[in-house]
Amino acid sequence: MDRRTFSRRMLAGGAAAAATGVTSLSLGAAAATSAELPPRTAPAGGVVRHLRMYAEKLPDGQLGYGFERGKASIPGPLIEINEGDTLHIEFENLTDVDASLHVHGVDYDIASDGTRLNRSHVGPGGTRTYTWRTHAPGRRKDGTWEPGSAGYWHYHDHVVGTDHGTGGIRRGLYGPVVVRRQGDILPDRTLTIVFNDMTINNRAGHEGPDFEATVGDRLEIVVITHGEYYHTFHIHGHRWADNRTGLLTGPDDPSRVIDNKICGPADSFGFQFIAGERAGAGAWMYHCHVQSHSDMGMAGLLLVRKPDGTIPGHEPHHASGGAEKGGAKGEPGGEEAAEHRH
Ligand SMILES: [Cu+2]
Repeated sequence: MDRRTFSRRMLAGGAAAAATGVTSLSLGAAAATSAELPPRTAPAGGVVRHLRMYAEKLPDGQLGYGFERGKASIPGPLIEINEGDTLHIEFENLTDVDASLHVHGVDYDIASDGTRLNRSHVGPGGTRTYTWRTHAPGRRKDGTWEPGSAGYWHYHDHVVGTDHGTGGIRRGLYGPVVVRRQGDILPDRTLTIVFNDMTINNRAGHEGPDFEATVGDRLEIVVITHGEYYHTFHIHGHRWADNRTGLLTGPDDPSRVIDNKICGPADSFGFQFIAGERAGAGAWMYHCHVQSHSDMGMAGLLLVRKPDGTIPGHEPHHASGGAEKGGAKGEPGGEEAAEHRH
């Protein structure tokens, strides 16, 4: 955030908080709703960053990625890159089987493929540096247009169980990657929802995950699919543009506006929206809209609160039980795991 944006935000936020008297209830920087403030935008890329990444066994036998030892989650942590950035990821395999880190969408050479085929996997206790690069769009020498790296992508294991990582993905080794273009609007928070076989984020059916927001929050949802089935992602009360960001760029943007999108194995997409816009507060359901899948529990809630913290019509202890007690049974990857605050 540059200085001008910073002071505009602070001034606007402070004034709104004073006017409505909600200072004590403000969550983070969201004293005024984000929809009322000039959005923050992604900076130019070109930065070289170093990350540590671990794969490890979780207490219940599932597997997860994490940025720190002992902090693995399902899904793995959000990796956010600006077009032009280079990322060197020192990956340590703390599991007792071969594992890897394989990414979709960004630029990498064969040594960073993360497959057994070219020996770019990592044995138990071993370490390997994977390098991901990204680029802005531009014209090729032949005059054609080359797309940039910006988009909603994902990473996963490609080695555990079979040479395609079928066992690793099934047990939780996957996570989101967001590549932004200079000037892209930044959300307040990013939520990750992975339809993996008949689970969401490897949780049992009818156990969420649920997410919380306040009316006016600028949210981003990354949807990833893994496993054997196709799914359709639907969220109640909200809609988005079916393009790279989910946002319309102006009155003539031809993108179709949708509230339901099909996704097959290894597909990913994402979008931004304003929580409660034209819909208000409430326990808004999201789910796979393949009917037998939703009946089997592929559903969760976006709990959109009023500024005073209440959710009209919501009975907190409804049957899904996921919201207020994430991780209650020691299961990894509660809402926290799937949520990234900006
Ligand atoms: Cu489904």
